[in-house]
Amino acid sequence: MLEKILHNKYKKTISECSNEELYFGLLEMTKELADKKYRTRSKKKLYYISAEFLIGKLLSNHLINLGIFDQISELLTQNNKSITEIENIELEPSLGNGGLGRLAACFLDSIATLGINGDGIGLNYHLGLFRQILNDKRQKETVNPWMTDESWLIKRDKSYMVQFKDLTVTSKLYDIAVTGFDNRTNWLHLFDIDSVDESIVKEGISFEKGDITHNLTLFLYPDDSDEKGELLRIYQQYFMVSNSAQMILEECISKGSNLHDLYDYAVIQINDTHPTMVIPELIRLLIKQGIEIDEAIEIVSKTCAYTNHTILAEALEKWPIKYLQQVVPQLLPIIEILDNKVRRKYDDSSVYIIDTKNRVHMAHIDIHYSFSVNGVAALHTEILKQNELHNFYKIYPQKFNNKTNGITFRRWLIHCNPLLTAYLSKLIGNGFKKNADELEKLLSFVENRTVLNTLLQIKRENKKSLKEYILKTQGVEIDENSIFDIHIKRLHEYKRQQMNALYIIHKYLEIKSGKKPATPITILFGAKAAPSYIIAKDIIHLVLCLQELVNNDKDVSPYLKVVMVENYNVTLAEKLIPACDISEQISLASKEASGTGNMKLMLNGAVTLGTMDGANVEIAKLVGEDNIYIFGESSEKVISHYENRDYISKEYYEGDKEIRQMVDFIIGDTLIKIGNKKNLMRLYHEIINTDWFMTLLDIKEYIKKKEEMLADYNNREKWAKMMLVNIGRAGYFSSDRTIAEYNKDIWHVS
Ligand code: 7GP
Repeated sequence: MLEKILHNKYKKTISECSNEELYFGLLEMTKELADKKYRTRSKKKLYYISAEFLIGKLLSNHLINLGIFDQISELLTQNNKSITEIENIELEPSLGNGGLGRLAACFLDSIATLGINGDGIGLNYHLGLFRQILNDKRQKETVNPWMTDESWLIKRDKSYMVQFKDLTVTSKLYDIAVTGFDNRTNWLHLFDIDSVDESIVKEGISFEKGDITHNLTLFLYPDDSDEKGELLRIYQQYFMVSNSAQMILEECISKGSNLHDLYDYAVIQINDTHPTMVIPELIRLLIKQGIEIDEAIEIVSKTCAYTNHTILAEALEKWPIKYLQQVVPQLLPIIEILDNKVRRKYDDSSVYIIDTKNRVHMAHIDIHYSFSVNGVAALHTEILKQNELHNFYKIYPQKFNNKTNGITFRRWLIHCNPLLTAYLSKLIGNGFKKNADELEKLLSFVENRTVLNTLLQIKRENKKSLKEYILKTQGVEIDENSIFDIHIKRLHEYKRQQMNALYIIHKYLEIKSGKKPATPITILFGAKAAPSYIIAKDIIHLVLCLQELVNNDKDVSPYLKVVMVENYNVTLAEKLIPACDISEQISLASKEASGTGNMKLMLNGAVTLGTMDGANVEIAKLVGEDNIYIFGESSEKVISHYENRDYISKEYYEGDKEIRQMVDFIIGDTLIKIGNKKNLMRLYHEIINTDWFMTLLDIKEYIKKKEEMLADYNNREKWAKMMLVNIGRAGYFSSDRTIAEYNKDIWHVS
């Protein structure tokens, strides 16, 4: 088939084609094959609405799921071509910020793999999450285009009118095929408008925020630090949900729904609060169809389910009524009715939808007017029930449920770690590819020297590949025989990259004083900071200063290296994860709802260094305390520190000489010479005067645990056993398991 397509397109054979031509040939072939897959129209269908789908590159994923990856890569090899080089041509669609968006992408893969009739709905951002450039020891942001003339997008002949107060737009629908592993094809529906204009972007990523006609779907999550940014976000969200609502009603009617029975035809999963306006919008549309308001509210409540992804206050959206009035006045009367119903029933003002400052709490709409509210890891759901959303839990105990996150093994094992995958297949058969629980079969080899040695060898190979990649792309040389300690995730104070930076200072000083580690250590970071998040950018600056200091110090660099990789994204994650020895999961307990990088890393044989937070708690339970390194204050204690306001970082700083030495180093002569005094000073003051995420609370225990771990690394047999147990126990974190639970407990799509 490929040959035929290439002949029609370019009049060339495989070996005559350039990598670029091969990529576009494969793209066309894959799209055709995906489209041919069966897709039944079961009566009920799931709609997963999300402002983000961080899908990553799609070629290999599609080839794997269509079952032709090996065949194609062999065919290419026979013609002196390499699938890896062809993949380099593909631009990554970075249509998400981090965990929430990547989870949505893993879920689509599993929904199709389990044969569930379910589509994703989102926005067709022309420019993905900004491209990060590290220059002059700072993050700079620039545009990140991903669309090419020929792409994964299929333009559909479908459009809807979406009305805002000041303008009406006509949407255009683009679809991307989502093919399950050896199963059906579903669709990711991305809405757009024709008038968006990429040329309005000026320097970096700045653009005129008020120019909705030209910027509506231009960027993923524009900076919302000013009024115009927030308004644009409301425009985007309403555009997304109005299209969704119209499309869902149309599809249900075409299948025979009379709308009174909408919930027999559709279930809508609301991915965090960004799509919340779908609730009032659906109610509005049902009323237009002649349904009484009370019944409309009931129908919608029986159709929608809500997932919460964070307890961080700043991420819980609260839109000023004034803004909604300016953009979508048609929704306000409905939101007021929804709020009044709540007020009539409950006198607890903390559960009202509109607060005394005239802001609309989006999560409150979701909780009152959905039939299910779920958290994303056991601990997170408990915290929602007992703390953050306790007053809601008292009203609706039956709505709350947990769905521990998962990851697709097709991308995060089969695709990113072919060496390990091939070896696992040889040892335990291919069954784990369909049924992740079969990874447990590996556990019977825990005393087998040959197996343990092979696992170590595979890790070493993957580290070598990463070394070569980093040398080629960043010009930094690292040693594959050193310990790869990897910290990859969005940059946020609660994720505590600053704690790891303090560790680097500790280690640097120790090596300078003559105490050399038995095995050299390479600490790798990958992280983007939100463009307006000042302290996060200061932390990046600190890490980059330490990188320069450490790597250029002849006494230190043979034992310690620091590398912050540029523009961390899905593609880079796929290279870093298989090469990791130590997985850094060191968030302040209670703050990381789940984490999913922790799962990807364990699956690839990394050992976790972490706090009892998010899904780490479940990882610890599965692998047992001998196969994970846990430290730090418990979530209960942390929550009580917040309640009693009794954590004072200065006391830790003043009360401990070692802590003082590390923190003072940030503004000492050595670093000030390398970095910018203003940035370093600001960070220093933040740590000693605020430290909202309690770095100094856990720093000593963190250092101690990490030292223990580094020492254990030298016992290669012990370490290999830990690797094996982590891989063998990772099956639980397959998103196939998560999706099966969503379907069984919430969606009920046959
Ligand atoms: C993330 C959480 O921080 C992470 O712990 C979790 O694993 C992931 O969602 C998937 O559930 N949240 C976000 O990425 C996010 O943007 C704000 O949350 C709404």
